[in-house]
Amino acid sequence: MRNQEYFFDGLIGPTHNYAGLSLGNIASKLHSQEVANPRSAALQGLAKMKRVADLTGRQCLLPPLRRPRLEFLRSLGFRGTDAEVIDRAYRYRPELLAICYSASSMWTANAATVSPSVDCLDGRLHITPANLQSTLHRSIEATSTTRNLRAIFKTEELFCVHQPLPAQAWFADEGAANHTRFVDSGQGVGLEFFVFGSPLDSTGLVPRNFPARQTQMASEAVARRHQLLPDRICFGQQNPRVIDAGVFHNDVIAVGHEDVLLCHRQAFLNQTELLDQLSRQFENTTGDSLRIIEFSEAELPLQDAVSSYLFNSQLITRKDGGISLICPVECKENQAARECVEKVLGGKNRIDEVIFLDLRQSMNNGGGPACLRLRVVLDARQQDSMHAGVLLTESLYSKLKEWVCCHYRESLSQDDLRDPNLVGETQVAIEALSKILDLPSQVLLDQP
Ligand code: SUG
Repeated sequence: MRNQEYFFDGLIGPTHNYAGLSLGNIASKLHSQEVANPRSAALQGLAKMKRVADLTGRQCLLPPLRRPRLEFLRSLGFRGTDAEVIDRAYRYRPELLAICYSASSMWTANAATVSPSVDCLDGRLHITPANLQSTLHRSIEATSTTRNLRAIFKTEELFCVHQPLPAQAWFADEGAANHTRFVDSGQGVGLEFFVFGSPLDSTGLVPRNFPARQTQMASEAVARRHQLLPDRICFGQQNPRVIDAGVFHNDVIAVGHEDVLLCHRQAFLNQTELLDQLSRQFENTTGDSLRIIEFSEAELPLQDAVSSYLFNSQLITRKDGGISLICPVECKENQAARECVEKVLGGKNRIDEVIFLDLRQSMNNGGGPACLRLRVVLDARQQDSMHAGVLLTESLYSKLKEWVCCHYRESLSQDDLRDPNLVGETQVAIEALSKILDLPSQVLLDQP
């Protein structure tokens, strides 16, 4: 069996809410303080997983992280029983309460950067969990994510799950949202493309209004750790202008799959030179040509690219060999984005189908189809040895739907976070999930 790409979606957790925590993420700001519907969020996410499972047979999931993290509030000086800690945080610093309740681990494109074993010198699959140190609510994901990944990819002879990079500004790392692997359809050796927003050169161009969440230093360290060959890696810088327009991760403005790169013409700094270099390296690595589909400002204004999330669509190779483009339904509603989709379908490439999905609950926090999945290319032995309980089968899908309907609320406002009952509710849900996924409850509950 050859190498195959698996999709690990984040199962959306029971405390999904809109707290407006992400500076530079326009949807998060726009929907801040709205009432969320965790149940429909999770069902929307599961429906996407089911669709991809039916088309590929390679859909898996990562469990939600335990929330609330009351130990985070305690470490900041809030004392008393759980109910007292929650009440005090709610009254004095509600933003800290929202942070410890955030369900942001759903966006698994930020969970880690993954290099398949065929690319790595020691022949193991390398995973670097992202430190996510640019935002406080996401920085508390890294340790638990590392633990979950180690529980799923256990065999050390086949997998190397590193520690996250040092949680320090130099090494700000947001995982696969800024990393794309190009490969021929035979899934041989790949070319890994790392994109950063903050360059090493202190005189280099940087965004003015919003933070650049990925540093060059971090991207280089990940490539070194993963033991990638220098001629099979390419580094590029995000255009600082697009970060200021709301492109907080590169996957909001570009998506790559196999030999295709779909991107906006403003996505990168010195785009023409960079894409020439990428094409040359791709040809040297695979012997094939890279197909670049670029949309100009006239075809798709930056603002529409950000609001429709066209470039956050997911590209998947189906069992029959064709490629489907999975777009958020917002791309159907936006005329410019819809016309771009039609051009992609009419172009000379293997993309022959578009699927529009309603992922609004996640989209309203800035998370589209591509944000919700982490790609992991596995060889035959790795497929057999990873934890089988996370592979989405027909039966797992039904169990998870039932689990969501039993444990999730249909509405969650910022005020609801002060309800102490929510702590017990989410704990019971996670305990039940550990049985469904056959993963130890200490891992899912993050206990010693
Ligand atoms: O990090 N939103 C996430 C969205 C992540 C999208 N991922 C990718 N592009 N790969 C973020 O900004 C909002 C949470 C809130 O406001 O409640 C949030 O964290």
